[in-house]
Amino acid sequence: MTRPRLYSGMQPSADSLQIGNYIGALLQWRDLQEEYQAFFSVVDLHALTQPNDPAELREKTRRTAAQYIAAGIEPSKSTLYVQSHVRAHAELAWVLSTITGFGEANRMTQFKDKSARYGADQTNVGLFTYPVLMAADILLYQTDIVPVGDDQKQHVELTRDLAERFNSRYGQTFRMPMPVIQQDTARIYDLQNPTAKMSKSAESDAGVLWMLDDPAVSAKKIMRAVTDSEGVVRYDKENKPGVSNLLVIYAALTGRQIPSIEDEYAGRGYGDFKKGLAEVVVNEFGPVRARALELLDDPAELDRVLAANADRAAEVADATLADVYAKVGLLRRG
Ligand code: ATP
Ligand code: LTN
Repeated sequence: MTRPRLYSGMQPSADSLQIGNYIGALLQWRDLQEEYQAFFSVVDLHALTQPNDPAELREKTRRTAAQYIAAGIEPSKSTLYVQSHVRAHAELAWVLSTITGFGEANRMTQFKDKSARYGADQTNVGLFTYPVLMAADILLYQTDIVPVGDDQKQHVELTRDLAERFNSRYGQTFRMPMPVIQQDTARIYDLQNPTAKMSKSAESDAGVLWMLDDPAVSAKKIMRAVTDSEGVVRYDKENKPGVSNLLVIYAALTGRQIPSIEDEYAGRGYGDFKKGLAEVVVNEFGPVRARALELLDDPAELDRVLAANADRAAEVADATLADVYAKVGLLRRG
């Protein structure tokens, strides 16, 4: 029996991933790769929608891939590759863009947010068609499930609309993907601003725990995390967002329930609690960081792994693309 397919990806938008990416995405991906035939990409074509230094983009792409592997995505089990290594992505995106309504694309809230934030000068057409490229990523692999954060749900819905439209116009071509939205309990907030999501592209990195940070730096950031004046280690997202966020991180990394952690720290201050959490974080990320740095020490070998995985991805993607080209009436090269 063939296993159902899974597709997900992240942009190489920083030198290091942050622990929100790890808890909210990589930990799930690692577990899901056992049950699904999984494809995980580093979406470098998507990253081009933002200004990048070329050498830095290359480096961030390698580093992102190394961190996927270090976190437990196995390139022999899953297909872990760089999006631009498989040409079919850009090609299918073009075809899909011709069945996407302008108004439909214009309703994407992420585009509205980003274009408002960057201003008209910095808003490129690629940012506008970003969701169409994402639809191509998903549809090329005949994907069954797409694990993503809440902010990407609208893009997966657009993907479904495009799949349905194409299938009804040209006959069954794409499998209908289902979004699997990350649970609220897996959402991590900025340590200095605990009502804002922790993010790779945060303006200040004081509240961001990087996977590749030196352990001493992570510990310091945790000790300085914003809390409150109550002094009780208790989960209360509304009134105690800082402490609640630290509890969520603690629970996610240890697999423990929040009440058991609250009990352990009952009657003790935030200092003790933060020290405990710093230990948990350092223990978890120490080996992950070491493995990522080891992989990055041998870029030629890492590139070979990525190339072999891109070949496997291309086999699936090219078959879908050939079907699409034939269905829409592109003349086959003789
Ligand atoms: P950027 O700032 O470049 O948008 P990001 O760090 O916000 O980056 P994405 O690249 O948008 O992250 O997301 C990659 C994956 O990590 C997604 O599945 C997303 O849901 C997850 N993720 C990102 N930030 C968090 C967070 N703070 N908590 C939980 N999951 C997160
Ligand atoms: N847009 C997503 C990254 C992404 C993706 C995908 C996720 C690009 N293509 C396909 C799932 C499936 C993001 O910014 N997190």
